[in-house]
Amino acid sequence: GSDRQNVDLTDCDREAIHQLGRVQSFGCLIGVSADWLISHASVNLADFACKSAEEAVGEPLETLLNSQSIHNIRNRLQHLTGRSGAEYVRGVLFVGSDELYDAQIHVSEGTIVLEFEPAAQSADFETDLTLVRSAVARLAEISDIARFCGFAAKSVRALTGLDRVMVYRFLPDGSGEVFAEAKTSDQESFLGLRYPASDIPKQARALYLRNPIRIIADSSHAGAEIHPPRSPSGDVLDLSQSTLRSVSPIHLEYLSNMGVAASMSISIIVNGALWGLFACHHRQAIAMSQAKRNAADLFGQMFSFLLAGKLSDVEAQNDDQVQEITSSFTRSMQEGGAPVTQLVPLLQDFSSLLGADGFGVILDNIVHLEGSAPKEDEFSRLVKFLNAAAANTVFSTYQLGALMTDAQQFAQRVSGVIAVPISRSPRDYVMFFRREIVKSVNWAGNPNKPLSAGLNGSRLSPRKSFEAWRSIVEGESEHWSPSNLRAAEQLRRALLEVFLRLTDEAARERK
Ligand code: BLA
Repeated sequence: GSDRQNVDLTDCDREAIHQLGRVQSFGCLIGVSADWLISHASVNLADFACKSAEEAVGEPLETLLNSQSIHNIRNRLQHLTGRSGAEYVRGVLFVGSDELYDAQIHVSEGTIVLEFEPAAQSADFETDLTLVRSAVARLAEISDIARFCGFAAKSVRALTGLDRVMVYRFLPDGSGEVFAEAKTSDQESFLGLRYPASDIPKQARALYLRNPIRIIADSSHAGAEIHPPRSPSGDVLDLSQSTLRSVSPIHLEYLSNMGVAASMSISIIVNGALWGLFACHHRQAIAMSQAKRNAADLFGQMFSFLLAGKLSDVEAQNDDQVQEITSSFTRSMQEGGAPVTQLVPLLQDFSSLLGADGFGVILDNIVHLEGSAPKEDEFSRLVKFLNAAAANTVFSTYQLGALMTDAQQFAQRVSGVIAVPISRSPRDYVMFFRREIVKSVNWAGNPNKPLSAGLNGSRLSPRKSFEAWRSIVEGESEHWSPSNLRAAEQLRRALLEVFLRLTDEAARERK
């Protein structure tokens, strides 16, 4: 229709994915007004109840739902007053049918939204809970973050039975990385690959922060329309909190192109921000039951708490290491010797702490370069370039080539630099370098693997997406993290102190 948005691949962030006006067909949805009249119904209602959507809309709720079910729903609704979120009612009956459904209830801008899906088998509960419990206990004992995430991916696979489970981690520039993976052996691995921010657009991430579980039951199905598409006042029902919310045609195409029929994602939330997702795939269509989703949700929350703890442990360890490195340098300087010779082992340690690929130092006209660093003449051009920056701050960039044009001709294409000024005049520096990121991430899979291509050609696939990411980040290094920059600032202060003292002592000796 004329109000369908035409979203193309360049403005993914603008698609109103919460107002697509459809639901996924594994369940049905009705909207109810505050006086319990049915205001909306998905057109697949007749697959569940003995009424069509057109017949149901405008009627009181008791013409559709059994009175005990309405009573239970009203009760749960009390728990929702004044807060966002959803409540669950198990074993709901439609009038004239003895099929049991599970209902989920939330309120969307004054409309009570009821979503129904086939009832879960209660036998699953106990096994799921046992599995979550033992997985969490084992996770708590793993300190290495990569192994921790790997085991979590395995656990989610065991819990859900899905073909592939990835821990997809967001990076500071919004791109994402497959950080851990558990999969069937016959599938290509995506481990270590990177994708542009647009693959999971902003508004989708905002929804994943609100609703920690997202399931897509069948990527070949656009879903059932909601009747009427607009309320008498012209509003389209806001499905932000809906479980059945249908899926953007673009994302459905993405999933089909990679042979994925169903997906589930579980949000990983650290300190109130979306750190990543368990992104799960299945090659057959499957509607994960509400009970299973709850178990996955619980696991996701426990995992997130444990992860937050581990991440802050790592930060604390880094801070300790910075302290240790700088104070051992201070000690070695007190024992005397040539400053550059004393600095080199310190910089080696520091460089690996920062995840740098190389480093350089210029001190009293002596230059030392190691690892992926510019050549000596390039380094002096860089020093000159940096002399135009403020003297008493750490300088950093992840795209040197964009700031300093002749850096593009450097023999080693360093794109990331942290420069720490260590004296006032003449300006001496220590610097840490990172190479261009596209040099270090490669697609190891079969390059000739055929792709099926939908409406948008082959762009919507992990491979093309990976290539898109590579072209976006050309000339860039991995971003320096806030903790990297904090460490560099600590180093600056420590070195400044040492060198100021040396200058003082030298001045005193001259007297
Ligand atoms: C959602 N995109 C998603 C989700 C993932 C990805 C994991 C969450 C929903 C889900 O679990 O399926 C991306 N999936 C990936 C990536 C890999 C993967 C990177 O398996 C790599 C192996 N997607 C695009 C482009 C657009 C887009 C170009 O690639 C926009 C024009 C849109 N992705 C898009 C939208 C959603 C999405 C709209 C939200 C789906 C929803 O929850 O409604």
